[in-house]
Amino acid sequence: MADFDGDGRLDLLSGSNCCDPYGLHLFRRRTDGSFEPRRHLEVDVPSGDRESPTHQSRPFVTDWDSDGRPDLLFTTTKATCPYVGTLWPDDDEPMPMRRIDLPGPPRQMSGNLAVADWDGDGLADLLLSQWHEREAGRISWFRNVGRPGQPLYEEGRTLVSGTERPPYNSGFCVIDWDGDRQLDLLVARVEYHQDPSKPTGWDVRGRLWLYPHGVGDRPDDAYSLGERRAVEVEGKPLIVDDYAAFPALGDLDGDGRPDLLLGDARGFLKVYRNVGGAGRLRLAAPVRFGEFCNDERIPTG
Ligand SMILES: [Ca+2]
Ligand SMILES: [Ca+2]
Ligand SMILES: [Ca+2]
Ligand SMILES: [Ca+2]
Repeated sequence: MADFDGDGRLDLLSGSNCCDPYGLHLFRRRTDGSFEPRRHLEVDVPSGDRESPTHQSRPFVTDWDSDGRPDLLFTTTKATCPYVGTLWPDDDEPMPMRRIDLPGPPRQMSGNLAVADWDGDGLADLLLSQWHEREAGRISWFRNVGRPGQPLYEEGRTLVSGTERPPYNSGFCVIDWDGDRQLDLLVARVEYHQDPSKPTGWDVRGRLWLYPHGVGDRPDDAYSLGERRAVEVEGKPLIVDDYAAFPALGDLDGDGRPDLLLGDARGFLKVYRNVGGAGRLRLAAPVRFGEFCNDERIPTG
């Protein structure tokens, strides 16, 4: 969720499913809080970077160049770097994107990306989920050591390890979940359990874990994480059938408290309203994004 057009209202921008790697889906927020029907947008990455369309897009909106206007960060599930675009064309032309070169060996993305000031030094850092050799879904922190509007990144440092086998980290987002003024990680995982009663022989479930930011004054505490704990809904661990993808937070119902959005494998979003007190998230049973929008589904190709 982000104020895509700078009108002061939080819009919803979604990545694509297979096989539309350079497409995005925008739901603009109306003045009454509901969402306009889905609009398809495209980006234009440098021609040498174009890949066959067998993967998915992963966007993130942030003011990259610190000029007060929202910019687009973008990657795909096949790319080895993020891209940035700072100027949306007025018409329906694709948005031109340029590479963000990162130090260290190139690694393929396996999840999504986020921009957040992880160490609280005033410069927005980059967090990525990548392949590391055979390990999928490693979440790393790339510290920004540049200047405002001119980010420069150090090599990534591991926050959450990936896995060679299931369960896999499927997506993450950054938020101060527990209200202690340190950013925390919310990580979606997909678990596979053998179950002969299922058509595929497997019971697939998504879960959501909170990795709280470590607390302390040592330099290493900037990227230490406390013990993970299950995110709960109405007092029970959040477990979804099938796939839990790409958690995101934003105030959907306009009550000033961030709500949780969670995607699924069929292109639908679930909304878990936050009914907790100030600085304390408490999630209610999910409703479909369709309650806020008449055209809720992201095509699955
Ligand atoms: Ca900007
Ligand atoms: Ca920082
Ligand atoms: Ca926190
Ligand atoms: Ca809310």
